[in-house]
Amino acid sequence: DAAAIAQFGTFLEMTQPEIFEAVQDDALLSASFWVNIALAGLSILLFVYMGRNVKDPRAQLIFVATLMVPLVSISSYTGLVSGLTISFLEMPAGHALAGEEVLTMWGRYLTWALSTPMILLALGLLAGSNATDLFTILVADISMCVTGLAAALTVSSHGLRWFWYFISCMFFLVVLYVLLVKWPEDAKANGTAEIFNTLKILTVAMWLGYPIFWALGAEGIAVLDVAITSWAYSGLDIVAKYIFAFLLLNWVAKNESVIADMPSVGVDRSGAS
Ligand code: RET
Repeated sequence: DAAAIAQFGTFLEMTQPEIFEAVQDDALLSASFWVNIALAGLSILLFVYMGRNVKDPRAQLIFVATLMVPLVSISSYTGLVSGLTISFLEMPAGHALAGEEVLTMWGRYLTWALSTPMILLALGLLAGSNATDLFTILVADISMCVTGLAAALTVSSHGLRWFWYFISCMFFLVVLYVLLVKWPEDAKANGTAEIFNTLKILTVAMWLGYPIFWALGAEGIAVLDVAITSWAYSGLDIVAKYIFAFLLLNWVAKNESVIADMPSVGVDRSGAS
């Protein structure tokens, strides 16, 4: 009924066309989206071409998982640029921008829950992970993204925003543990140590930037404005996704036989008593 619609309208504060207009008016902000839409599109075409002759099923799976990264990315940035996945949220007391309506790009955190597991799946297959470590890292990673989303969307309490952030960081530690401690051993045993270590360093270095920019940006202590924070994420994305994916797929296409000789993903009981 009309009353309910009116109430819903006030709840949403700004309509999608108004948010779209606000984004278009900020040239720096909208460029941070369009650049990634263009790069994701080019990456999709390039990766399909690079994978055209790959025959081994495990190498194909690495290709499909990696191809999902720019596919999710183009969808994510289309959501942002259209205003669909952006909201203006009033920050709670205690926040640096308390009482102000802050542009929140919550679509980013949501779509990370879809793109980052694909990056990790590809890395785990490259290292020769067992099923336990693979499941652990994927669950921790998705939990990290969803609790990061919760941190950004919580407007009832400043303390609880940071509590969500802390929970997300704990999940991130699990991701880092598997990446830095478990998988390097597997990669060494399976003959993929060199490329794995390059990609591991690139991934860890880029991924550390995300929580740092979250904390410095409008969502956190607000020393960086929204457009700068958006460019920081967009820049990290370019290296963590497209450059990462190119290096990985280029290696896999040239070394398919190494991948074909790796053990299949399973539960390793050799260390059990
Ligand atoms: C948040 C905030 C809460 C604390 C932590 C975070 C980590 C985010 C990361 C994101 C990586 C994203 C990538 C996207 C590419 O598609 C959610 C910012 C720890 C590590 C690589």
